[in-house]
This record gives sequence, structure tokens and C-alpha cells, in this order.
Amino acid sequence: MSTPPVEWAVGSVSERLGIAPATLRTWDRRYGIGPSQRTEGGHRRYSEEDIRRVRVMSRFTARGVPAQSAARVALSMDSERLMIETGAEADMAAPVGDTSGTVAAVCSAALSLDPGALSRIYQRTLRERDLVSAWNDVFAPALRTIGEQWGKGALGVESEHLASEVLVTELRAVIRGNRPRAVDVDVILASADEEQHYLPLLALEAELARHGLGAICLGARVPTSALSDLLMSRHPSRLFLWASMDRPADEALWSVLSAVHWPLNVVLGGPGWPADLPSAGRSVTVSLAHDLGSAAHALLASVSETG
Ligand code: B12
Repeated sequence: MSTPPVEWAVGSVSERLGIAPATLRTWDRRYGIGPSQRTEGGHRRYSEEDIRRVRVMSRFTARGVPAQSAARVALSMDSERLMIETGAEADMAAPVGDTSGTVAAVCSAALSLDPGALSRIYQRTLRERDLVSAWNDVFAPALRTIGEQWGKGALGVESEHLASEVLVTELRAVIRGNRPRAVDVDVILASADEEQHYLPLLALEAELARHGLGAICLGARVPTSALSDLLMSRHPSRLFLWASMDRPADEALWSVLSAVHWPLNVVLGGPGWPADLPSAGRSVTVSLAHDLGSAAHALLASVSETG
């Protein structure tokens, strides 16, 4: 069974494209540049193709073409032509520094399954901002919006996969470009047992690398037994663990940490961890980091503390 196409209300189209709702309604009424669907109650519902046509209209009018002729050209374009016309500009629609426009552009590129546009938006964001602000202001909000849209059934899981896969590639490029020469097993980043989400680990690895700190990043779903073996054999000084999903009540990690007998700074991140952390072993400090910057700070600070 095929999924019905996503349809957007005037307000959402206005937010995505930065065009006033009144203008959108006028273009629809006067020139037929509008939604191909309406709800039973008569509310406008734009498809992705309708939105592309509005984009073309907007581009022409912005260049001074009279609305009437801009509309004629936009209406003459078939689906393929509209894709070509708008494919390259979708990601550039948001002006520099416009975070909500950029977040909307990420979602739109994810929805249109456009990896090229996603890379361009991510790269441009990383050029314009430092990594922490790129993550806090654009990437994390875009991921949250994508998660919400997926939760509502407005966006397919394939769009979520694509948006995160392309972000993985771009974050890895930052890591590669900044990777310190020496990376030993002193700083470990991992996602908790059974936890598939690991993008925040890459953001953190990239941020640490930018500060000259190399880390071993183990990625998603690291079994607690494997983590335990690694801790016991290599005695690292810092461990970061991510959990998006709620951790089980019988979390095995706590008993692993209670057996640690060397100074270990454990930083936990993500909404999956309980707010009240059980006390760990005497030599272990466990804290919750609420954002990328503070997680990086906690791990970097222990470098200066330990020399
Ligand atoms: C991308 C994604 C995926 C990708 C992951 C790819 C990858 N390489 O990581 C894939 C497709 C694999 C996936 C799978 C699943 N996902 Co998913 N996914 C997401 C998505 C869109 C982004 C995840 C992410 O990177 N989040 C990072 C930031 C954005 O997370 P945050 O929670 O907002 O962060 C908060 C804090 O932790 C802090 N913060 C933000 N960034 C950072 C960084 C650092 C370093 C620190 C310390 C703090 C911090 O600020 C935020 C506000 O407090 C989220 C949406 C979301 N809101 O997270 C859903 C989401 C996490 N997924 C969800 C679900 C349900 C799943 C699946 C169970 C789906 C399924 N049925 O298979 C599986 C998970 C299976 C498992 N056991 O892990 C739900 C979880 C709901 C819940 N808690 O129960 C979410 C919230 C979507 C939703 N709205 O329902 N997912």
C-alpha cells in the first residue's frame, strides 16, 4: 500500500518559504498558483509539487517579473521541470542566519529525498556557524522536527534515515578534517546498549576533535558487557554515553561502574537516562550533560584537571 502524499497548510508553507500567508492566498485566488487540494472544510492543502510551483512564482516575482506572467510560466511547468527548477535552490531559500528557514529547508529536502540538497544545507550551516551553534540551532531542531513529523505520520522513516545519514557524512568530514594525530583509548564515546541513535556522539567527537582531543567513538548499540570489558582492560579516564530511548529499570551499567577502581569521569547525554542517577563507585563521577557544549566542556575539563 502506498503512503498518501503529505499536504501542507498555508501557515506551514508560509513558514517554509518565508512568504506571507496573505500573498499565498492572493496568488491562489488571482493566478491559480496554489494548492491542488482542499480539506472538506475548504482549507488549502499544498502538495510538495504545489510548493515547488509557488517557489518558482516567488523567484520570478522577486526578480521583478509581473505576477501575471510569472504565474503563466510557473503554471506551464510539468512535475519534472519544477523539480529541476527548484532542486538546486530549495536549500538556498533560507537567507544566511535564518535558523527556522534552514530547519524548514532540511525538512523539505528530507521529505523530497534529496541528498544533494541536504549536504549543501548542512555544509553551508557548518561554514556559517561554529559546530555547537550549528548543532543547537539547526541540526538538533531539524532532527526534532523530523522526529515529530515522523511521529505524526507526516514524513516517512526513509526521510528520517536520509536526513540522518547525510548528517553522519558531514559530521564525519568535520572529524576527519580535525582529527588529532594521537587518539588513545582514554576517551570513549558510545551509545548505550540497544540504542540505535548515535548522531550526538558524532557531533561530540567532532567538537572534541576541534579542541584537539581525540576520542574513540564506538557508535550505536554498544553491549554493556563489551563496554565493561573495554573499561576493565584499558582504564580510560572519560566515558560519554548517549541514550535517546528510556533506559531499562535494571540498567546493567550501574553495577559495571560500581566495580571501577580508577578515576573515571562518566558523562551521560540524551533524554533516555533517569533524572536521579544512582551513586556509582567511589572513584567514579557520573553527571548528566544537557547539551553538546556542556558535554564537550565536561570531557575537555577533565583533561586540564588530570593534566
Ligand atoms: C534520526 C533518528 C533515528 C535514526 C537514528 C540514526 C542515527 N544515526 O542516529 C533511526 C532511523 C535509526 C532511528 C531509529 C529509531 N527511532 Co528515532 N529518531 C531519530 C531522531 C529524528 C533524531 C535522533 C537524534 O539524533 N537526536 C538528537 C537530539 C536532537 O535529541 P533530543 O532528544 O532532542 O536531545 C535533547 C537533549 O538530549 C539535548 N541534546 C541535544 N543534542 C545533544 C547533544 C549532546 C552531546 C548532549 C549531551 C545533549 C544533547 O537537547 C535536547 C532537548 O533536551 C529522533 C527525534 C529526536 N527528538 O531526537 C527520533 C526518536 C528519538 N526516535 C524514536 C523512535 C521511536 C525510534 C525507533 C524505536 C523507531 C522504530 N520503531 O524502530 C528506533 C530506535 C530503536 C532503538 N532501540 O534505538 C523516538 C523516541 C521516542 C521515545 N523516547 O520513546 C523519537 C524521539 C522520534 C519521535 N518523535 O517519536 N531514529
